[in-house]
Amino acid sequence: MSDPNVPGGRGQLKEKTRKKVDEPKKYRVVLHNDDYTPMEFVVEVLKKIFRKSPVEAHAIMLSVHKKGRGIVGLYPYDIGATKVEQTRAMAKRSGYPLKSTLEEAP
Ligand code: TYC
Repeated sequence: MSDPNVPGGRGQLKEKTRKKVDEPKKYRVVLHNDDYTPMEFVVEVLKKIFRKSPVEAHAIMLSVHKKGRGIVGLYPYDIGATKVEQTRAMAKRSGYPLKSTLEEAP
C-alpha cells in the first residue's frame, strides 16, 4: 500500500480528498497619474478596457488624478497583464504617457 493514488494507502495525496480548490492568486492593476493624459481619455480606457460604468470610470480617474495612483481592479495574472498591455497600446496610439502596472495582491 505505497501507491499514493490508492485510497486509504499510506501515501494517499491530501489533494485527492479536498473538497475545495484554491482560488488562483489575484493581481491588482494599478493606474498611475501623469500631467499629460486628458481626463476624458483615461475615462475611455477605464470603460473600454476595464469594463467600468461611466460613473465608476469617472470616479476612479478623479481619485487617481488626486492621489497619484489607484487600484482599478483585481484579476488573475493573465487577464491583468493583458489589460496593462492594452492600456499601454491604447495610450501609445494616441501619444499619451498613461501607465498601469500589475501588483501581486496580498
Ligand atoms: N492628471 C491628468 C490631467 O490633469 C488626468 C489623469 C488622471 C491622467 C488619471 C492619468 O491615470 C490618470 N489631465
